[in-house]
Amino acid sequence: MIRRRTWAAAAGALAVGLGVIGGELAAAALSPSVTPVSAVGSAVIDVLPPGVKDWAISWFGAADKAVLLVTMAVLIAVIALAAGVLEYRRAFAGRAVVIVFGGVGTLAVASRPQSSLVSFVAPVVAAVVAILVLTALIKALRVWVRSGEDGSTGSPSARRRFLQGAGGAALVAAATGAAATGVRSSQSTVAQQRSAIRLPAPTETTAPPPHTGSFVPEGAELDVPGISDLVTASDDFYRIDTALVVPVVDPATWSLRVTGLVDREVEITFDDLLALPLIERYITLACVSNTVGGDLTGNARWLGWPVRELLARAGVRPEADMVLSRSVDGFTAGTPLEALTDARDALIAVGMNGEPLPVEHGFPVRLVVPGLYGYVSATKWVSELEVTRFADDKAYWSTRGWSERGPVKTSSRVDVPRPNARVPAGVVVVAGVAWAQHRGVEAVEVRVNGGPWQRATLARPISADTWCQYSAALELEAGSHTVQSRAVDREGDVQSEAFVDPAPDGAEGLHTVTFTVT
Ligand SMILES: Nc1nc2c(c(=O)[nH]1)N[C@H]1C(S)=C(S)[C@@H](COP(=O)(O)O)O[C@H]1N2
Ligand SMILES: [Mo]
Repeated sequence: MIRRRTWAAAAGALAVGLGVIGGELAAAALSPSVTPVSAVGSAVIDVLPPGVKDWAISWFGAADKAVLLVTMAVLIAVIALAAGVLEYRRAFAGRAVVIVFGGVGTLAVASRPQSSLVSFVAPVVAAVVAILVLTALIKALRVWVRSGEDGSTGSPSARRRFLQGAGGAALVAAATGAAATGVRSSQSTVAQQRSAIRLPAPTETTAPPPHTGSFVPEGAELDVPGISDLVTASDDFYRIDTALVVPVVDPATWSLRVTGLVDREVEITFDDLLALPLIERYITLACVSNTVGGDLTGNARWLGWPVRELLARAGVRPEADMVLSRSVDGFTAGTPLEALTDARDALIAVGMNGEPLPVEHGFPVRLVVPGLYGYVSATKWVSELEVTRFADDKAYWSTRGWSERGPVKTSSRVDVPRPNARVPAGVVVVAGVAWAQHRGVEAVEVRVNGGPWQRATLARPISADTWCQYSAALELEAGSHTVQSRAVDREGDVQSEAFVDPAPDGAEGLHTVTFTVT
């Protein structure tokens, strides 16, 4: 007699196992910071009620993540065994389970702030692999079982077919599983190197003194629920780069070279950098692709050495007007020389919000330049500064139709009320953030239903290089309302009203939010 239920369950386990491994490998290659398994794990952590989290931590301590992963592995195994049995009983039943499973993985990936379009390849790969293997194995099993309907052990050739298929799948699973573990450990090496780094204290900072326990300068943050945090947590910070695989850079071998139109080429190592007097500044980054009202902006506390100091060591030739910064991944940005040499604090940054740069944000070293969009300035995993001329060299995005120069445009966003919100009648608080990096925000105005512009209250700006919170309390009647905001910078320029697409040098227009007063 053939133990068909056992073999069907084994087929399910092999199929789902291979699918999971395939998905993790695809993610390791395409979007290492979001894999289906890690995304499901993180999503579970997110949705767990705080009480359960506290309980898990008190019971398992630092092993809580491991416990979560083991629990997930057991659950996945049970579902996989069931999928095999179901598929054997009824064609497609097991595959349906796999599809639902893939859907859960996809949703989890979508819930991750770091996910990008390529992150979705992994759950699809996982589901496709699992479905193909499941279908093939169950088909072979059926042939074998049919050949043994007389109560025998079936036809030897059909038996061999199935067992060879299953054995092959097990071998592939073992081999790729080992490969996947290898990939994981190469990433965790960077994580270890990163956590071993002790950043020096800044010699100069605009952050509040440590004894205050706060990282927000006094008066800079308004007490309005739902408004953007003045200082963006690194985990929530938008991420934009062309790297399909996050560059893995060993700080021990990293160096930054200054080349091109200089008196002498210079090179500094990571240890050199940490031994220099580092300064700390809040700087708001913005992506040129940010649409009106979009979220591709963030404000962080950066620790670094002024770029101008390094350029001074190399001695910039008078004919130069641009610095082409190059990343280990081949990305380049073309920054006007003056933005790197004038009084503004363009930084060779090693720290973000008090920690070494997160790997996705350029570990171990990146550039941060106040006042310019990221694509012309904020090179992550930076390895070379080539001093050159706009007439002679073009950067990554400038060869793809984006403007050569990218000063950030004066802009603002409405955070509250949220679009389509229903708010109680009476005093309605409209609030958000405004930015005009390096010029500074002078004022923010809001208007309702296209009416007159009214001054909003502005929090104390941290500096001209950071965004600034605003709020306005408006008396509104019941019904549908539309609110808009506009920023005025300290050069007197007013945020423009006419809509302009992000390409080629940044979006323009007023963020418009419609909500209902009840
Ligand atoms: N190496 C590298 N650096 C890069 C990019 C990139 O694609 N590759 N993108 C730039 C762009 S377009 C922006 S807006 C900022 C985003 O920085 P963040 O991901 O830390 O927010 O990084 C810049 N630095
Ligand atoms: Mo960007």
